[in-house]
Amino acid sequence: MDMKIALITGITGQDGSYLAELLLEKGYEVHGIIRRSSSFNTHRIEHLYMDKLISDLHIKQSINLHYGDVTDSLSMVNIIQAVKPNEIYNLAAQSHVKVSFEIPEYTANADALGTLRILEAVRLLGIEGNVKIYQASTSELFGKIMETPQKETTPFYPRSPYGVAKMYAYWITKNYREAYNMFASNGILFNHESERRGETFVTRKITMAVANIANKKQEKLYLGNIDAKRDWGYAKDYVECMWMILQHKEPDDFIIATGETHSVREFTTVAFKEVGIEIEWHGKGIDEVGVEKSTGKIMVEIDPKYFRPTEVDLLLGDPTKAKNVLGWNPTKTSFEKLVKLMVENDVSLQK
Ligand code: NDP
Ligand code: GDR
Repeated sequence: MDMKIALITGITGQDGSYLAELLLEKGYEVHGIIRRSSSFNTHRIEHLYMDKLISDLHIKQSINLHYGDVTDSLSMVNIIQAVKPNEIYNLAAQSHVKVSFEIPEYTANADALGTLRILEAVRLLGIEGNVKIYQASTSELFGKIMETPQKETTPFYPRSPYGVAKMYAYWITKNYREAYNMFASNGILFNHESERRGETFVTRKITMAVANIANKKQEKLYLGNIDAKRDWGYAKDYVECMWMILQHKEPDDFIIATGETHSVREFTTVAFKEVGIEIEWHGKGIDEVGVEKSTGKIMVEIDPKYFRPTEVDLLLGDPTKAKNVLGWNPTKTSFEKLVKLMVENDVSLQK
């Protein structure tokens, strides 16, 4: 059988890097789109194009990188035409919810219209019969609580420019599937984290601060809404599901989640415990503090600058469909294990 060809947008991001590894292990020819940047933006994938490291990973070939941008239609058409992929994973996005309030137009351009550009490039090139497309949809579509746990049938109510842009992307993917008979599927992924998580997302911010505090390099951690609850899974488990969604016999939409939810406060407590610091919480609202039990020292304070104009209070996904239809295991990596591996990684980076 011919080698399958995959094209990943957003390959330099957390998910893109794990997905590239997974597809290389499966014997795919992997292509990725990177953006021109004045500083290095390829640190997560360097090991996938350096010959020495590739042999350590036991993969036969390196990734192929192309400069492009999902806000640039011509680059999308040119790359897709040159690569002729069998599978496209559209992971490129301005993915920070809080930042989307500050750059809403750009977020819409990249996250909503970027998806349209890819679907339309495939259609214009007349290759829709040969390509399967994965769209990185998100639990942020649910935003305001309409139902818990959230299922594929739960109504959407996004609460940020990011969520609204991703809602367009979700529907345009579904529309191209129905209108042009394209194999285009949405993975509605709930939060997933890892050692490679961007440093401004709350989990990584916490685990890095905990490592710094344990090494006496930081005094305190400042957080926003610690009451927010998220269904946190492990990114490595989730990229496997992206692949499974495209191997399914027909295009469809799937919730990918663990079925467990935890607050930011809980994540923080567990993370500190990993380095032997027991935290107690005192006070209420913006006056709440996390105090080290043995010394009474304040370790965590609330800084309202991290609050969002509209917040998503509670996310809890129901992964039953992915479990039954795709055979995906939602509880491979537990919450405690996830926190542990992130803290251990940040502590070891300090060394
Ligand atoms: P990251 O923020 O880590 O990575 C985003 C990637 O998109 C980076 O490679 C970035 O490139 C690239 N990118 C951003 N804008 C553009 C653009 N205009 N053109 C081309 N590439 C661009 O995100 P994650 O890996 O965490 O998430 C992957 C996808 O899944 C995103 O679409 C995200 O919205 C979505 N998602 C993520 C979830 C999560 O919990 N992680 C949950 C649900 C959905 P660069 O490195 O140059 O900035
Ligand atoms: P989220 O992730 O918005 O869910 O989007 P993030 O980690 O940024 O926030 C999670 C929750 O934590 C609260 N919070 C803080 N958040 C950040 N970043 N920094 C803080 O200091 C802080 N304090 C409290 C937030 O208010 C929020 O409630 C992620 C992204 O990966 C999206 O791209 C993806 O679609 C969704 O997950 C699913």
